[in-house]
Amino acid sequence: MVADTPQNKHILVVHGPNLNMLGQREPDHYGKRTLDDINGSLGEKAAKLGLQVSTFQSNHEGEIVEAIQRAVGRVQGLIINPAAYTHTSVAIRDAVLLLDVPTIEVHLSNIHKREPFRQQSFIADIATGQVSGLGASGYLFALEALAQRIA
Ligand code: CA2
Repeated sequence: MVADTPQNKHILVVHGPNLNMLGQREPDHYGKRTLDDINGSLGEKAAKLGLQVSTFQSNHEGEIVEAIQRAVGRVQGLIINPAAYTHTSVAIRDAVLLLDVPTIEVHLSNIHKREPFRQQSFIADIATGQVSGLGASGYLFALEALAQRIA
């Protein structure tokens, strides 16, 4: 029998549009860390938790949908910051539904303290949980939460 250890567990992390520009502009909202930096921290944390992590960023809605589709049956958890698509994309919502794994929605800024249009999320009501406003640490908290949930 194969033991169901965390080493068998794979987490996909998806970053939406413009997050490739992190660290270059708008530090008051999104902090000073680059996306490579955040992905590096996720890799280190995953190794400590005994998880595998893959990261993906795209500025294109369809590419994000396809990345989530490719993960079907291959990952046991999803961390997603859909960025602006949070507030607009039924397509990404539907892809997350079909992936059907524990999902944490992450936002660097607190979307609930910002403009009304940012307070609407197409992911929140289908996610396991949401981390919003804790900066880059939010991704690490999300990874810990998934590790506990899928252990
Ligand atoms: O707070 C978040 O993480 C957001 O998902 C970020 C999105 C925004 O549309 C959401 O409402 C909240 C925007 C990401 C833009 O990223 C930038 C990075 C560097 C410079 C400028 C924008």
